[in-house]
Amino acid sequence: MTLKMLKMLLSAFFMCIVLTSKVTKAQKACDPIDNGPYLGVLPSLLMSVSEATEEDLRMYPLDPMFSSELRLMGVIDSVSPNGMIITPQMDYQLVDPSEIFVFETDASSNRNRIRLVRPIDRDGQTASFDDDINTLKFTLKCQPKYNTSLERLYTVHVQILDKNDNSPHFVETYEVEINELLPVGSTVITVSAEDRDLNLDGNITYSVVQIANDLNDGSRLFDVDALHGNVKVRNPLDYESLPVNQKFYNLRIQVQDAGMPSPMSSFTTVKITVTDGDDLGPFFQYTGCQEHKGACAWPEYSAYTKDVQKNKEIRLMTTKGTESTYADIQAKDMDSLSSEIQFSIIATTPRGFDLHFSISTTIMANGYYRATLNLVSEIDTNTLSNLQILIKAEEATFRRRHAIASVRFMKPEENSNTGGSSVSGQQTSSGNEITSLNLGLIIAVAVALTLIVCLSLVVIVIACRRRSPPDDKKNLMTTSGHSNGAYNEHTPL
Ligand SMILES: [Ca+2]
Ligand SMILES: [Ca+2]
Ligand SMILES: [Ca+2]
Ligand SMILES: [Ca+2]
Repeated sequence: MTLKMLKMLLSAFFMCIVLTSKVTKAQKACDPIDNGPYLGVLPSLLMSVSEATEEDLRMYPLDPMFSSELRLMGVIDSVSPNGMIITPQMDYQLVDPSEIFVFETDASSNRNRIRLVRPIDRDGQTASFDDDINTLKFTLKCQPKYNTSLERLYTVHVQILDKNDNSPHFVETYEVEINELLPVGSTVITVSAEDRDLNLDGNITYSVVQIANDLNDGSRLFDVDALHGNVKVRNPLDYESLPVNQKFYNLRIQVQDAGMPSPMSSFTTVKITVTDGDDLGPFFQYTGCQEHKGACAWPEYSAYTKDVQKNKEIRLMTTKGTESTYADIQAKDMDSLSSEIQFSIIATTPRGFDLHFSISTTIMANGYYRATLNLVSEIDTNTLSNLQILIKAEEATFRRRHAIASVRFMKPEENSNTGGSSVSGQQTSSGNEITSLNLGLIIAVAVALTLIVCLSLVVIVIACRRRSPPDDKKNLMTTSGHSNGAYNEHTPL
């Protein structure tokens, strides 16, 4: 035998030993396929299954997400030489693992697995992590069938994977009252929702959703912080623009998790009641004024000079078109706050006649404030008829918002000459006086003219008669047959 042959025989011998040992080891039941980490005193087997409801397990009992490979050699419950007995120990759980899982060998792949057969809610009953079931841990005893006195112990860690099976939900209902003057950016309220799922399945964000066909939809005016649920003022609020008896906004907020591929969501509607703030001043109000946003745009009053008497309230009028009406100066806070109003004279045109007048303020039953304007120092009629007074209505608040109206004076004929307006209502008698006066004058003038015409006609007739020709006289004599001696004496023949 040569050296070369000897080497070949030795190599074959060692290969045979190695192969034999490997085959023997691989075929040994209860051996781990790969050495798991030692997480304790025992070797560990790490597995994972998804949480499942009863319906899940009924509908999809063999879904791979509800089972996990048990990486042990051998065939479970087989009587073959590789047969083994698997016995989970009830040492870490209150429930028996063998009631939750079945331990079986898949016939087609010949691999061992554990399969979930009882529902598991990983999320617990509350949003707290305390009652979550993230892992099931137990000791697994494995005994080869060929020798049950040999047993291998493993610590099994079955991780329960989360499934997005919970919608986020708001923990309460929300209602808040704010003032319309609350600045943009202010936090109105904070909403909060919970989701019992894990990680992205429980990662929630908030957003505002528009409410179709709702006049009180607040989506344009408010915003919500996506992460923290802080509801903030987005645009300036306006109490006055809300309908009467509906001074509130409905803000619909959605909360949504980040579960894939189908996130889950829910909604809440926050009722935000808006109260009035002092953002508007007083306004003058009278029938027929030109209104702008509920207030008289250019409030203007007038008075006849004849209605102005010392220490007596001046009767004022307002005019619409050609119609004038006696009216009081009245003003009110445009807010619903009913702030107190004070009237004052701020100027006259021409200047310097302020002190000729006094003005006082009284509150009326309807909540308006009324101004009483008096002449306290005489002014001649011509000066008065060119005078204009500016009157201020001012809120008695620290903001001192105000509105201004003017009062001008005119002579009665000025009124009729400049547009033919007339005073109606209470002052109709005065208007009738003017009309009667004019009528009387017209009649008098007409009678006078008639008399003049008549007299003129008489004079003309007389004059014509005196200038009648002689032939006519002869004819008259012949016809009548009378003789006129005097005439004959002077008539040449
Ligand atoms: Ca969820
Ligand atoms: Ca879940
Ligand atoms: Ca207001
Ligand atoms: Ca006000």
